[in-house]
Amino acid sequence: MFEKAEELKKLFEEKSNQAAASQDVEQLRIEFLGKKGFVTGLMQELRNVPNEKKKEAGQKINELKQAIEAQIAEKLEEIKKIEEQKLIDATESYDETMPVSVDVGSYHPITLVRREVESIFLSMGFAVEDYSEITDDYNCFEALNIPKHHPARDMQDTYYLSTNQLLKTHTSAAQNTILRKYKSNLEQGNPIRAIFPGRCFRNEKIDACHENTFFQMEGIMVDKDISISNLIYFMKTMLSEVFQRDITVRLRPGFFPFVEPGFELDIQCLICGGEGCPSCKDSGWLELCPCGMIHPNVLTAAGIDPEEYTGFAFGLGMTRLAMMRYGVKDIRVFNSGNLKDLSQFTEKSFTNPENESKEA
Ligand code: FA5
Repeated sequence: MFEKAEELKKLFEEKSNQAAASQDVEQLRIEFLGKKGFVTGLMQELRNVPNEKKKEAGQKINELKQAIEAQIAEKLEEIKKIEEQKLIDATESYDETMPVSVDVGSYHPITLVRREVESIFLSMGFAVEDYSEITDDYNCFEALNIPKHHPARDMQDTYYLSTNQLLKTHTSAAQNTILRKYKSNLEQGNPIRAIFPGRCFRNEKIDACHENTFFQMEGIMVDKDISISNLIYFMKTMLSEVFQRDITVRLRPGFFPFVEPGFELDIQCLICGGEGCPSCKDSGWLELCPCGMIHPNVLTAAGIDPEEYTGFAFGLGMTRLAMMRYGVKDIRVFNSGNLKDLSQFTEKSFTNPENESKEA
C-alpha cells in the first residue's frame, strides 16, 4: 500500500511534467482523482489493510491526494500564465500603424451649423448652455407669460407625457432656468449673455420646411439699457458670419407672449432666390429667427426687476438655418438617417488624414 502510494506519486509527477495544456491537466485529474481514478482505487483497497495499519495507510493516501490536488492547481496556474503570454505575443504582432481603409465618419449638418453659431456667439461673450428635452408646463409656458388656456398655446401642438411633464416645444422653455442661473451677473454689474441650443418637439404636419422634431437655438441678453438696436446688431452679426455673404432679411411684427415688442425675422429663401418653392411654401421667405424684447413678466418670474433691467431674446430655427446654409431643399433629409445625404457636409479635413494623403 505504502509503496503503491509512492509509485502513484512518481507517476503523477512524470505525467504532470508532460502536460502542456489545461485539458491535459484535467485529464490527469480524472485519471488520478476521478471516481475510477488511481487514488480512489487505492482508498478502496484500504479495507484489505490490517486494522493496526489502517490509520497510517489512510493518512498516506490522504497526503497523496492532497499533494496531487496542490500540484494540479499549481500546474493550471502555470499553464494559464503561458497561455496569457501567448495571447499578448499574438496581439503585439498586430500593426496599429496600418492605415485604415475607410473614412472615419461625418458630422451631422445640424451639428456643423450649431458649432458655427456657437463659436460666433462665444466670440461675443455668450455662454453656451444645455437644457433637457423633457420639461414641464411651468417652464415651457407659464414662466413665459403663457398662462393655462391662453390661445398662444395652440401655436405649439405639444406632446404631453403621462408624468405631468412634456417634450419641450421650443428652446424658450429654458429661459427661466438660465435667467435664474446667471441672475447674479447683474448684481455684479455684468450682463447675462447665453445661448442654449436644443431639440424641440411639436405634433406638426410634416412638409418640406416643417418637422415634428427640429432644432432651435435660443439666445438671451439682459442688462441695464438693452434695446432693440442691440438685438438687431447681434442678429445681423450672426447671419453675416454664418452665410459669409449678403443675404436679404426682413423684420416684421410678430406676436409671442414672452416678448414685447416681438418680431419675426425672415430670410429670403436661398433655394429659389425668393421666387417661391416648396422649401419656403411658395412665399419666397422662410421664418428663421423670431425675436423681441423680453417681457417684464418673464423677467419678474426669474426674480429680475424689469424696472431696472431689460433684455432681448431670440429663437433661431437651426434646422431651417442648416437648410439655407447648405441648400437642402427638404427638411426631412436631416432626420432621415440617410448617410449618403448626411455625410456630404462635413469638411474634408474630418476624413481620415491617412486616406487623404493616399489620394493626393
Ligand atoms: C418659437 O418657438 C419661439 N420660442 C421663438 C422666440 C424666442 C420668439 C425668443 C421670441 C423670443 P416659433 O414657433 O416661430 O417660435 O419657432 C421659431 C423658429 O423655429 C421658426 O422661425 C422656425 O425657424 C423654427 N421652427 C418652428 N417650427 C418648426 C418646425 N415644425 N420645423 C422646423 N423648424 C421649425
